[in-house]
Amino acid sequence: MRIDIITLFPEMCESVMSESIIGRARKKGLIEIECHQLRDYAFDKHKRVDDTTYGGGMGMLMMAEPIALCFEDICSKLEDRPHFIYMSPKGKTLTQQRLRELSQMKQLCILCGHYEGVDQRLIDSFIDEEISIGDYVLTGGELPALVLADSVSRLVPGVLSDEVCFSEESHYDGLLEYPQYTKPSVWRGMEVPEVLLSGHHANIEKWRKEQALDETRKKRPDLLEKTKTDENG
Ligand code: 58G
Repeated sequence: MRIDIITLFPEMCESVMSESIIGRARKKGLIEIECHQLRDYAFDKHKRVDDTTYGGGMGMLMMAEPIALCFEDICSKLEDRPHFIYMSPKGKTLTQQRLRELSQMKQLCILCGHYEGVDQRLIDSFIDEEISIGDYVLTGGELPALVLADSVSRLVPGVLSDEVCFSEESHYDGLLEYPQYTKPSVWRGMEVPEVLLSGHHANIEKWRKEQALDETRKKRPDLLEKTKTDENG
């Protein structure tokens, strides 16, 4: 998978995407991530990429042309046009299901907005999909873009270890994770549930499924409703 990020802060995006699991996956060539400085596509001498809004009101908007030029430059170096995503509180909320679909795509391009957003004509003519990471507003689209790039990258085959990968496809899909424990078996007087030390795999499996259901019932009953609907088609 290849991800291009259009941003006013390429160093910020580059540094986040160079650490840990994503950094390793890039070094291995499993994913390609490139961050582009939008300001390089400004055409006036002050390198401006924003201007005032028509109709009045406070605040500035990102102009359409620098974004169009940047996207077209990215496209000119690729065989196929990437799926062009704008991170926006107006978008559809990102879900693990949508991430699974996006992870099948060869190329994504993510636009990070600033100020009060982007000229609507750029959105109408270039953007394939607006995505939100939740119902709140941030000063820039970089953090949402990084959330998307991270969460979609970990679904690319080989990025996660086989062990972690397995939990992705476990039959507890759609439920919250069961409680987990590591060493020591007694910590500050608190013991690990006995069944986990028993070595009885069938009992452990049964306990985990029950715990996952309990946890979901208690903390996110809305997820159980969704799972039911999904199972019923
Ligand atoms: C209102 C305010 C509309 C994504 C700001 C558009 C981006 C939250 C999310 C904007 C974002 C999210 C300018 C700054 C988009 C632009 C950007 N905030 N919930 N802020 O995914």
